[in-house]
Amino acid sequence: MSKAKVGCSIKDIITVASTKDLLNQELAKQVRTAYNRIEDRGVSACLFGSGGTCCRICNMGPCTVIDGVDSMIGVCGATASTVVARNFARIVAAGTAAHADHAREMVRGFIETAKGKTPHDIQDVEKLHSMAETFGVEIEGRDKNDIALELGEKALAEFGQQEGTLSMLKRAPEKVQEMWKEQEIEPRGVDREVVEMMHRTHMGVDQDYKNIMKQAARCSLADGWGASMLSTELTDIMFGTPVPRRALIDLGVLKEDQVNVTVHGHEPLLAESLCMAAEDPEILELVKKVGAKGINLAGVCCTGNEILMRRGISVAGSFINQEMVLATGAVEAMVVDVQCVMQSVAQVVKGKHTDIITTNYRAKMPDAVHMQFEEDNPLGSAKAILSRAVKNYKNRGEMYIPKDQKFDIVVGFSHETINNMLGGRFRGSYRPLNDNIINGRIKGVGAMVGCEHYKYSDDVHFKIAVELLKNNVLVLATGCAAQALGRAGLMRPEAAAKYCGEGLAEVCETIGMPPVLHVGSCVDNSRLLIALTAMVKEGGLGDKISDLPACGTAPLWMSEKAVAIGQYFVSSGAHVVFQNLPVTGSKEMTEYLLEGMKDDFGACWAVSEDPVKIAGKMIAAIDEKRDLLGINKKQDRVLFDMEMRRDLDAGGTGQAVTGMGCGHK
Ligand code: NFS
Repeated sequence: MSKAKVGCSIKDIITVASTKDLLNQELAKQVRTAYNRIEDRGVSACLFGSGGTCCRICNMGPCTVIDGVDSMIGVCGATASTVVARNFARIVAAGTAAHADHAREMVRGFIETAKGKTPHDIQDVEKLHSMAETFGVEIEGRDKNDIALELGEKALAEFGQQEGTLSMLKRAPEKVQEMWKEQEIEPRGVDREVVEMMHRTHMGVDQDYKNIMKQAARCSLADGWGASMLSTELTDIMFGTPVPRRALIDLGVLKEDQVNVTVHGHEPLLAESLCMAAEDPEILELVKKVGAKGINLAGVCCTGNEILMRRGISVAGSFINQEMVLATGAVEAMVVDVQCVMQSVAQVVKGKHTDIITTNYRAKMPDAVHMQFEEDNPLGSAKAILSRAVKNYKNRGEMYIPKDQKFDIVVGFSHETINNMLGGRFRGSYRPLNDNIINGRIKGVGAMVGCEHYKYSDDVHFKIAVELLKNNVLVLATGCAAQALGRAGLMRPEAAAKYCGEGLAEVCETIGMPPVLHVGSCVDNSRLLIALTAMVKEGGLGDKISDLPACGTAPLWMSEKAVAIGQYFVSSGAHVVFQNLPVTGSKEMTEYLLEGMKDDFGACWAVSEDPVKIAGKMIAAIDEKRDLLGINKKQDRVLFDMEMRRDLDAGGTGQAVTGMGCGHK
């Protein structure tokens, strides 16, 4: 695998055609990007930092600790395992905090919506009722806004809850809930777990790496099953649960003759309001006035995923493309909120007509324009932002859009979509998926999630996915990983015939689904937890998440959020492979993460830098589960005759998947 070395050439790591094309243009050569900074780096990464053994928790240090060397422990006596565990746990706490603060904003927006104070509405009433049940909110004879208000207030209270457990935990399979109880890691309140994690990793508090990791597990569960899942569900209720739609991805979605506004960050409240404002007659009038043919909203990063999933709005780029999007010179404004926004974006647009507009009081940056997104006037804020962007259009200078670079994708695979698509419109069910796993057409499920960065070549996701598909592993993807796979052409139904093993290709072709399913943003990794739970509940594949032939990876993880995600998957029983983890400085911590956690949670982490090996580890983990379930036997393929087909068809559309043309006995 190409890995960026100190002073390496960017040619080693760029495979995305639009990036290559753009960087070859004079216009882009004037701009300094992350690729230049990677090339120019004069020093190699600090080994203590990479291995997790640099302790900066108190002012007696910084202490650089070497495992097993008595003279190289912390001044306070902290050993390598304590230092590494504390650093790792703080990463989990930071990631959880990011998801939790995002979720809190969504709950607050949900409450405002229930009060009728936003332009949004309660759209998915079925999901509202299901969430109301989870939170013990009465639904009989009540207006949807009434229910939503009580639900929102109860949900908000769980952020600051001090005792008890989070309501959303009840959504997990029973055996998983029992395991959490046994391990004493049920989160009590979302914020409490982050605060306790920070306290326990303060100097001189928790100095037992396993005990620290126990709290890291509890904290991460507050993220996955608490904050993230809550955010996803309430967002769906407000903006609609995603259904399959076609869309486009890559720099070519920018338009020469339109006002291009890119939305970057994570909060769908802002993005949804911008979508509504873009259709406002006042804005459209302004667009006409400046001589543009329209207003073109395009997404970047996970905000991109949110509006892509729910509205089919094109994505201009993922995390690694954010500077490229601006280097085109074709963007009037990049509207950002929180998370994954590189500070360099404000530098890339220096001397250009483009505005970087920050919108959240938590996230400002020098050289950007700040226009606060007012929660009590979302449409007004969005219109003000768009007016500014539209006025920039006439100042547009030199530009270059790699026009041929836009790829078709099919997106919108929420848990409900998967349920209905596989089980049939009238009786959604995971039965056909479970059956196809049991009969061996599908070997298992591989989740590809998380970020991208500039240390490795940018085709890592593609290489892993291709291996998985070849081995009949259905791929579910979220975050920037999903965007990378979409850009690589794997989110089109036609990709099934090209990349999948026979069994998976057959299933995909019958349903007409792509072999890689876009499940949503990073917060929507909670949809994967829901899907795994549905597979357990459907029966036939064990009674815990750790029994399922499923495995996840975040091969190009960059953000702390990705580590929190990995930790909540492992703590829920799902095996996870990362390209590296900052724990190598402690033998005990490394062994605990890569093996020991299995005893506690039924799953553990794994690491590999090579994409083919990552896929290999995932497949091995899936095969191990298949062996344990006793379903790894080679089965004879049997052709279905017409009568058998008729019998199956009589059972409803759902059976079409398991009963296609031929089957296994
Ligand atoms: Ni996830 Fe989304 Fe992308 Fe990574 Fe950042 S945008 S929340 S953290 S980089 S996938």
